Amino acid sequence: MVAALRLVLGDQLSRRLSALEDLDPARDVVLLMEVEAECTYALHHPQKIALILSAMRHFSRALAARGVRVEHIRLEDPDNTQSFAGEVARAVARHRPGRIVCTHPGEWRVLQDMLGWEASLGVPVEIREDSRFLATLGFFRTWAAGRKQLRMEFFYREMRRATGYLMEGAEPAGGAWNFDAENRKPLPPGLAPPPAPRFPPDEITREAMALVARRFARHFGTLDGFNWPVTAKEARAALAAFIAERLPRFGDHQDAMAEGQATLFHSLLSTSLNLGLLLPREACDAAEAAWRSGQAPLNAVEGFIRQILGWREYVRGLYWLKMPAYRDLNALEARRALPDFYWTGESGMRCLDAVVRQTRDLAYAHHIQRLMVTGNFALLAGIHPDAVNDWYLRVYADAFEWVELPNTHGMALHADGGIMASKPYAASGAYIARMSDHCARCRFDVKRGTGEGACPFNFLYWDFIARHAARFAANPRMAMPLAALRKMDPAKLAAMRAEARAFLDRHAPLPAEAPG
Ligand code: FAD
Ligand code: DLZ
Repeated sequence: MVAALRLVLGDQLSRRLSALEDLDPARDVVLLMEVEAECTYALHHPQKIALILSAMRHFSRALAARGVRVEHIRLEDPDNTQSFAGEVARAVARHRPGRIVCTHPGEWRVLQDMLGWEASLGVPVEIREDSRFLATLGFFRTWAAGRKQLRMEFFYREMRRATGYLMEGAEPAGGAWNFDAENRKPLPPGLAPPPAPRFPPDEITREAMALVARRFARHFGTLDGFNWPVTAKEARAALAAFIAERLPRFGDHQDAMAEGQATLFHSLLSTSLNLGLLLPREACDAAEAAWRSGQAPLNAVEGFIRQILGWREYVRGLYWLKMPAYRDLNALEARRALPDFYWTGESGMRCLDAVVRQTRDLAYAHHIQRLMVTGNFALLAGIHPDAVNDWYLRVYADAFEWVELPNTHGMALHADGGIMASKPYAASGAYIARMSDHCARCRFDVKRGTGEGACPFNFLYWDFIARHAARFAANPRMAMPLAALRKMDPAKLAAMRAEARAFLDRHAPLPAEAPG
């Protein structure tokens, strides 16, 4: 009889996983399950599925090479029941384990599934804390308890104090917690970001890609641009290249967008972190060491560490604190359909089409592309949060609900009514013109708010502010746009709102009213 059946899910590929901590190679079995249900609960980008299958296969192989008894259920196995619950039940019948040991999963729906196994299988199920994160869920809950507002900035300061990152005694290094004021520069002409390192698909990845091409052909996205680390060794190489080549300018141009530059100075480490190939502590340690040795300036290093120690930990804490009610919030009562151009990249808006096409080809877009282009458009247009969440969960290789949902629902759509962000991240075309070079060659005119060729971000922005003016009146951070709205020529506002309505009815219709 097997003592413990230990589960490793596709985004838990770490040797230091809590479920593997007290592994007894002589008496335990480690189970990895490739299952159709996980590939299709959202119709994931083919690169995301290929990445996870390949990384799982590499991980199993490395564990087995160390003498661990690994059972890896492959997608093509004819007996595969194609669900976690079905495969765990089959493994229990095969091995009659004394217990099942799991690590807390990344998605609420999977946790609900796991919580039912003890009763349905008659075997004790232990669900351990996911110790790959820098904050436990208990730490977040304690921090959040009794607070009216859950602002990331204050959580981040707690995390700096708790971990000691970028601290000089009790004070933040450089005398400030945050150097974002230095971090909002567009990309100057002539500055060419270094290319991201290459991770050409090996035989295992090529096999996974062929399988995905056969089985998931209808999913949005292409496989050709696959360039993701699939092992811990490759993830560490990606980190080293980022620290040496891109970190020094990461802060300065973190919010920039540029035609033909998909990755700029970003790290491309989110898939490695989310899959467990790289630990957040490894990334933060390497960045801090680069600052201490003078290889990278503080604004860059602080900005990078804040994304991981602050934002990443914060969204996870918020997700588990607020689910499942969180995903049903729709504070701005957004009801419109997702426009077709989120799939075709043929809106005519150069910025939006660039992000959609890049997403199709790379399963990647950087934060400002996600927030201020596709996210901002969906916010202004009033697209239903379910449709937008589904899109983000499908199209990015790093998307798992614990991180995708707060970012989309809370940060981009303000659907949580301000739990996460004190004001909506709403912007007109002027923001995109300032931070990118898209507008110069766009067929829409970013300087025009109405009439032939007016940039849709402009009339949608003012329609959004006017639509929600009463709601935003109590928010001091919305005072400026509301003051500008009051000063606006009523005829101009009416023209912009009419244009917005016509545009939205064409591209993002409201659902037909249910018969009364
Ligand atoms: P970098 O810019 O190099 O940042 C470094 C690391 O910081 C990232 O690898 C990531 O691990 C972390 N990070 C940065 N910003 C955030 C953030 N807001 N929340 C959590 N972690 C962050 N990130 C995901 O990992 N998965 C998602 O599904 C996801 N969905 C998003 C949806 C929307 C609407 C928005 C606005 C953001 C989303 N993000 C998501 C956050 C962020 O856009 C990505 O983490 C980042 O673009 C990944 O690229 P990178 O590794 O080059 O990041
Ligand atoms: C996303 C994903 C996919 C596409 N396939 C698998 C799989 O075949 N087996 C697996 O263990 N995990 C997969 N995953 C990741 C899971 O969906 C993820 O573990 C849960 O969403 C919890 O975060």
